[in-house]
Amino acid sequence: MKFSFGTLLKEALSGHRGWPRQWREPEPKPAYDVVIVGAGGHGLATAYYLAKEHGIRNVAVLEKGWLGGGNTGRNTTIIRSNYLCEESEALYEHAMKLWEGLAIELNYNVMYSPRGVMMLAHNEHDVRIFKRHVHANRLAGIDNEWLDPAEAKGFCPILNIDSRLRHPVLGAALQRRGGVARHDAVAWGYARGADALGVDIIQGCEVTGIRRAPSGEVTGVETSRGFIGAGKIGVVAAGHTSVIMAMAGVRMPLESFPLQALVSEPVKPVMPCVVMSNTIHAYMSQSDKGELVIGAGTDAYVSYSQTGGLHVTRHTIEAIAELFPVTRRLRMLRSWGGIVDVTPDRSPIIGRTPVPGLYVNCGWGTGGFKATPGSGHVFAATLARDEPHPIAAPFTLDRFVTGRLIDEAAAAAVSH
Ligand code: FAD
Ligand code: PYC
Repeated sequence: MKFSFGTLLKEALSGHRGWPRQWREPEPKPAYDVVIVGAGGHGLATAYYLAKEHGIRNVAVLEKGWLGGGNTGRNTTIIRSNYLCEESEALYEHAMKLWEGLAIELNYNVMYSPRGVMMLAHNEHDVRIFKRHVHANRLAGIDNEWLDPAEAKGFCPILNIDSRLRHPVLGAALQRRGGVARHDAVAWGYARGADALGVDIIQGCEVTGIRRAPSGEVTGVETSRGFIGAGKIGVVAAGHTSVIMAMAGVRMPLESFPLQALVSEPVKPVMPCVVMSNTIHAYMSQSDKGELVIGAGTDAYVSYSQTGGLHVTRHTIEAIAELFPVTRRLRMLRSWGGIVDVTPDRSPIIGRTPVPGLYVNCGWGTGGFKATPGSGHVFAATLARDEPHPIAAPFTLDRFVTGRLIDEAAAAAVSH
């Protein structure tokens, strides 16, 4: 301990009468009650529900790039709740119910279109798995039905059900309430709603560190624009969660992979629904602009590059051309990639962490867009009450210690 004239003066001014002790600045009051890291749909929805449902409005959402420029603006917008386990059924169905009223809730047209999601079975294994999902969903009161190949073609007339195909269609599971929405509108709608309730959304602000008090709890974040004090921090930064959590000394059970998609030139309406082939890693829908929106699988190796291997999209296009022969002469307009973070059981992680005041929402892998409203809703409740929302309770980080995993490898839809 060093005593200087300054130290003694500070002690005197602070009213301390005894032997001088080390001067300690009191912790400043945090600038924000809650700081959310990541302005994707999940982060923005969290901020919106914190303000709207819990009256916590002193909130900042920090985004290293631009609002919705991560996976929220890069995904193929498939929405469905046909997951296998009860925990996931509850979570994704919660989101589905919120989707149904979201445009009215936000007074913003998110273009939610429940046009039906059909998942193709190409082999006996697929048939058994999908039938199991159909039964599990119906027991939980969630719509899902089994179609034979002719019924599948009836639902999507451009589907090729020729039995001589490399990957013949043996049947399909159809969730009629499933569909698509406009991804960037979801980000903008939540951003506008949160902003109107007093939330600050700060773009071009990269979080580079997490500051903790000597007693361990978080005090704020270091950013490319300086330190920002926070009472609580919610990390919602898909693909980059491990990097940010490491700043607080927390190691996450996550791997990050590039996932790709592409769109064709626009054409007149030909595709009335969403069709997915999990086995071939190809799926397709048609946007309101007329482009065919096509999704591929993940790369086989981990990477933070927002692009992916050409061989992955080539494989997907071959499969699409076979399943939907009308696409064979179409030109592709553009392709892109996003970074998804994947857990060992393909289910998300939502909740507290070992660091007091630090919360995390991640691990949605290739399928988090559909969860956006539900994820934000339950995460906001968890942050506000400091205990898991009942629907989020099974998805805590400690399941990787207890072994209570929620295995959704088959329902996750895209290869990992
Ligand atoms: P993001 O939208 O990625 O938001 C996280 C934000 O955090 C980003 O904007 C990022 O810039 C920011 N960030 C990262 N690090 C920092 C930092 N250090 N400081 C500040 N900000 C930071 N899901 C479906 O349900 N259906 C689909 O059809 C579907 N298709 C997909 C297709 C593709 C090609 C991809 C890539 C994903 C797809 N997904 C799909 C998955 C879905 O997009 C994601 O799970 C979901 O969008 C995640 O939302 P988010 O808000 O958590 O993440
Ligand atoms: O989860 O439905 C999904 C999905 C489709 C494409 C990528 N993810």
